Amino acid sequence: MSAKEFRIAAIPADGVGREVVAAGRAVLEAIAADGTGFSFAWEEFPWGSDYYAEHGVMMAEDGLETLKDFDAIYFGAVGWPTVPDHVSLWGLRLKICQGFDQWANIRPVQFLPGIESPLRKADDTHLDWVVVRENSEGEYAGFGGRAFAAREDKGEVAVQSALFTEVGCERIIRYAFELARTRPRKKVSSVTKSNAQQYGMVLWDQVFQRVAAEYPDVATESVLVDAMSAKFVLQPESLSVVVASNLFADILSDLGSALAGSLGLAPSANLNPERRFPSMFEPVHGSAPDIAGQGVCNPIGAFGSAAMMLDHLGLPGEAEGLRKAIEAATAQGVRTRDVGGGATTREVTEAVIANLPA
Ligand code: GGG
Repeated sequence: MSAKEFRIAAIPADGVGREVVAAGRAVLEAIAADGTGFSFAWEEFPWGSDYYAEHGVMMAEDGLETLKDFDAIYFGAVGWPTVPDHVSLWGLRLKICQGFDQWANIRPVQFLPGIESPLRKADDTHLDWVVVRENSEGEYAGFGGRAFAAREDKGEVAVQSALFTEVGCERIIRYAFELARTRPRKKVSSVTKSNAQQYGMVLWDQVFQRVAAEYPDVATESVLVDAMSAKFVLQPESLSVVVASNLFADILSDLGSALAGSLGLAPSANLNPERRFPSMFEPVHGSAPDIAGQGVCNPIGAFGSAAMMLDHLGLPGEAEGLRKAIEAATAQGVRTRDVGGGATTREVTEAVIANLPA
């Protein structure tokens, strides 16, 4: 029987994105080595801020067309001081997420052995959260504009609108409930600011209540985003699946991973659950220009993202093996400096590979 070959598009993009994608590829190649019955066929794309300097665009004009037949996309990080952040983000990451209707951004918060978290007590409460981010609309709909730049009497004005559709709210909320059903703690916390945002976020709350009625086996709560920020810190054991709009979930997942020890630990999947288009797997962190190129960035978020990609490709055993290898490496004290260690990116990569199941 011939081995199954998965076509993976690698887009390292900017800064430490290049280092963590290289590290993730090394780990994935080790997993696919010899007799596993599958292999990866990689194609790497040089898109990002350097590409912008040369071509005036963050990715090739026909980039989506090129990517659409891959089995998955493995992404690094976007953003560099030479390109305005809104240009680089909209020109690459958001172009792919929105172009491929990757409407579910799944961001597990990993509390790993050997990594200090301000939330874990001596008796070691087990924390395990997943932030489910609406990834196609909301505050990232891209609606708005600027005017009056040339008027003498008034300053320039800017309008930025959020868009909440019933379909968009329902599909992400339903995703969160289905996910909660697969977890030991069956609970979904929905986060809005519907006391102040009285149109879109009230619609979200109403859809949440309607969908929740179909899942009587799942506990629920609706919490305002300010109160939820406090809850992350003060009642961490009360949380399991947290579902929120594009902007709020982005902020809360950063808070969550910082509370787990470092943003460098956080994995994510941008899913097109219907599988009409490829899904994209990337660490939550950005390009970290302050440490880029030094070989010291934390590759664990990228490894966790690789595990999510393995799950998506129908390789759950390999995904679990990789997660266990990550846990074994951190438990052995192999840690980069953002989590209190002195290991290099390469040393963490080698430790994870060494701990993969035989
Ligand atoms: N790997 C994630 C990444 O590159 N993030 C860059 C960023 O600025 N993201 C903001 C956002 O997606 O909301």
